Amino acid sequence: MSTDKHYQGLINKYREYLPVSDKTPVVTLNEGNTPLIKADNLAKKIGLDAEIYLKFEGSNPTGSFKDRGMTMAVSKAKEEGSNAIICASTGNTSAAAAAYGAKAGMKTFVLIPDGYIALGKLSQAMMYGANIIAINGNFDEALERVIDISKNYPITMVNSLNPYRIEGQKSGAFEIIEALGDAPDYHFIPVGNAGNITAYFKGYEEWLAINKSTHLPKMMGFEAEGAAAIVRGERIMHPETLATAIRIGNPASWEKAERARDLSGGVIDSVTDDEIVEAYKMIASTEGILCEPASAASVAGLIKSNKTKAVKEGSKIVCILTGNGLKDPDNAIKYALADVKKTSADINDILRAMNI
Ligand code: AN7
Repeated sequence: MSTDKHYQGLINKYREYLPVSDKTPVVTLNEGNTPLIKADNLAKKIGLDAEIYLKFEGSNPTGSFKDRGMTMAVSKAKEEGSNAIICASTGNTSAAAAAYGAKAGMKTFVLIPDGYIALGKLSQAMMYGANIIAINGNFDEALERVIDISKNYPITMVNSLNPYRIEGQKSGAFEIIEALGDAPDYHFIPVGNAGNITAYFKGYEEWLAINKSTHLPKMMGFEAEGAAAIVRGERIMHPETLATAIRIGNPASWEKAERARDLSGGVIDSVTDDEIVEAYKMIASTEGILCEPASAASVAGLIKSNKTKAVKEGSKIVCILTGNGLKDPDNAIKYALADVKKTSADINDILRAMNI
């Protein structure tokens, strides 16, 4: 282990809770340790007298929570002697795989649904040097192909069906328990492929079992309405939502997400694109945090739950903001509806434009 004192990523911090040994070559970009931000303005805005915290996963090195799982998946792939990785992705997994693949010196293949990934994510995969294959099909089809290919070729699959991904991602729950001194009462989270809700619940269960917390939070997962397979109880062949990150119609961790819901007394529900956009804008304008549209599904879920009085006043609530809004500048500009005033460089023109 390194003797450096500075933070060196979640494997070094939580190694005793992870399936690693001294022989594991740790591939890290110092992911994790993300801020848990108290959101009093947001609480006031939605009229809920409770402690709301936003965990901003957009501050991870590639701008999403995927880095937590990818440091584990790529380190273990390297330990096992693999020299190539592959994933299907709505964007963030491909960015993380490409970055950790680059760091590890491994060949990286990413399959993406052509035309349905945010610009920033595509630019990341390109810059990190992944082999990008854009298929004429959606995420669910891409994942099926990736499973097939990884079975038949010596290429390690790093989607969240790879159990090391879940192991890394459960560290988010540890950080929340450390920050709050206990688990929160409610944990709101977007649901796409359902890996992250599975991972957080695993983290909460493991730390409850060793008395690092006193209870499990109610797991409150939210799918986009046009991609709400778990809510509807059937695979959606043509999922649609502006939140492309969660445009997923056949979640790989479907049963595990239902288990988290049922054992914690939580819910898996859906939010509409309009509700997602409302939350996306509200988080930015009240709290100064720009997340991506899919991430706002957690807060949209909280707003929806508050309207039906499904959350208790005075409780502690954590909403996971899974990805950075800078990844998706097209949607930011489209929905901000900002009035940009153009003037000459003359100070009088500028003052007139300032309207003061
Ligand atoms: C910002 O990148 O599936 O329920 O391929 O990017 O664990 O799938 C992304 C998912 C939420 C949903 N928020 O998490 C991918 C991918 C953001 C995301 C989710 C994703 P899961």
